[in-house]
Amino acid sequence: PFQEIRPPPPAPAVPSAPAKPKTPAPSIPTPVIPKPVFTGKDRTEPVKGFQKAMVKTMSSALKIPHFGYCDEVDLTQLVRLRSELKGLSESRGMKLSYMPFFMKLRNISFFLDVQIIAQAAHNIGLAMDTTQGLLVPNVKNVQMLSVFEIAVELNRLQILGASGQLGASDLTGGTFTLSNIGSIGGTYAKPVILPPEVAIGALGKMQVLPRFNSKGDLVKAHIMNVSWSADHRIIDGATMCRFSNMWRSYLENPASMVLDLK
Ligand code: CAO
Repeated sequence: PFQEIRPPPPAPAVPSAPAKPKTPAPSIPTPVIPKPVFTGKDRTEPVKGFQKAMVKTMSSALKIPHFGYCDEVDLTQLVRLRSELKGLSESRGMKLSYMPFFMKLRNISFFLDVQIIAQAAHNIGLAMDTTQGLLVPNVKNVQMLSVFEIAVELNRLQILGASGQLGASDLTGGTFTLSNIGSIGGTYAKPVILPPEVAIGALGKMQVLPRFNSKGDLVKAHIMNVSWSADHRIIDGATMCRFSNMWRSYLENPASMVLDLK
């Protein structure tokens, strides 16, 4: 009942073609690349001027036990407020960036917080990327200035910084420094305290990011990170955290500062 299945017979052998004589591969000329001759020489330059001062202050900063603390600040309302005030400020001939708000609120936060620095004058230093390198001029007596007056001072310092004309009076006497590295880029930093000051804050780049609001809805928020460094011999973590919370809460609800601004 079954048919036997047999494999097909093998195909008849085909006589293989005679092997072709091998043709030599065409010779490709090797390119002659002249060996580069590097004539550059290392240069040794004396460290002087502002750079020398930076070496000195930053070396003495090494002796400070730095305590680092970072947080996120939602600047959405401040962005709105600043865009409302920007035109008004420009009509008075003055550029209004976020820095005057950051500086003023640092000042009122300190006034309301535990007084950790017994200095009467709040001369807020501002790390500035100038033609002469990093300089830290300060705005004197921020406690007596309005946000607009701080903007005026800041513009004056920026013009001097850009033309390499910042003088000793603007560069000395600071009591606290803010470094807006975010105007160039980056989110977090590890700022180094400028002795004899005891704290510094670095501001990261403000970015539009998704966040949940108090109702649980997904919203677009203008987020900036702040990185504080404090001298832990003088300022403990809880004090720094309370100060940062207060500073952040003013920035997140800028209308509230109207009650406390002097
Ligand atoms: N995130 C996003 N945008 C920012 C920003 C931030 N953190 N900071 C500033 N900007 C925006 C400003 O709003 C402004 O935008 P508009 O043109 O729309 O107004 C623009 O960037 C330019 O601002 P600016 O630099 O002219 O002004 P500023 O007051 O914000 O900053 C200064 C002044 C002196 C802090 C800054 O020019 C600078 O030098 N930054 C570098 C600081 C630095 O080097 N730190 C490191 C120290 S440790 O080595």
